[in-house]
Amino acid sequence: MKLYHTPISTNSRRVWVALLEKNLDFELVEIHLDGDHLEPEFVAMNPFHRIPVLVDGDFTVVESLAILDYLEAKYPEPTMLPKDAKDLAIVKMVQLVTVNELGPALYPLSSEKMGWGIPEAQEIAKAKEKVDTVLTFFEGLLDDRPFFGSNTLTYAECVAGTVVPLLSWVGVSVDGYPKIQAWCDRLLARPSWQQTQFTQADLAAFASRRQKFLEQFQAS
Ligand SMILES: N[C@@H](CCC(=O)N[C@@H](CS)C(=O)NCC(=O)O)C(=O)O
Repeated sequence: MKLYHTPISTNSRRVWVALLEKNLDFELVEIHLDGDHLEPEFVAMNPFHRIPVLVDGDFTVVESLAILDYLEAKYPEPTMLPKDAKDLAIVKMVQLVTVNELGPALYPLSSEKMGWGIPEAQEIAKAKEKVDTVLTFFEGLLDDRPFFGSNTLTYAECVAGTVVPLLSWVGVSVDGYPKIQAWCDRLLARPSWQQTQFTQADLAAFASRRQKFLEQFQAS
């Protein structure tokens, strides 16, 4: 299998972590998103020119959540989706709230660090309020088990667990959420999280390449 990805992308990191946690053989292909994603070969794989893309033999999958479901169906061990109806609903809620609520809130919060400009104070305040709502919701979903709806790692961790720890990096603390804090510590200790953690250098290199690409793209 081949995973086309970018190290700093949470969309692709969730798949990378799942491949590692499922102990699958795969090759990483780095896409810089500096124009390489608009090359005909890449667009032929994903007409929306986004990473991640998974190629498994002659089959290509785009959209990170679709890739995760494909991996679970094709490589079911170790399982990463609970069978119990309520537990499955918890995992799915965590996945979708991360993608639909938390992800968009992180965008204005990380904008300055990414060199994309300083958002309006009101936009920042609104994003922080949204993050608080998400964290309160997540804190309520965690019970006495170590993971969301499960005693073993699930896709809730692959998806939310690669985004929530970034909050401290954008100046939002999870101190007021003891279960979330302990859950983050548990994840950050795992080899799959450590192996996929992007560095400050990855971030700087990405931001500068992307900036140059966008300037050229807008000028053309
Ligand atoms: N819904 C998609 C989102 C993927 C996505 O937006 N990827 C970004 C990087 S994090 C990308 O490839 N952007 C390049 C572009 O939009 O041209 C998924 O979950 O896979």
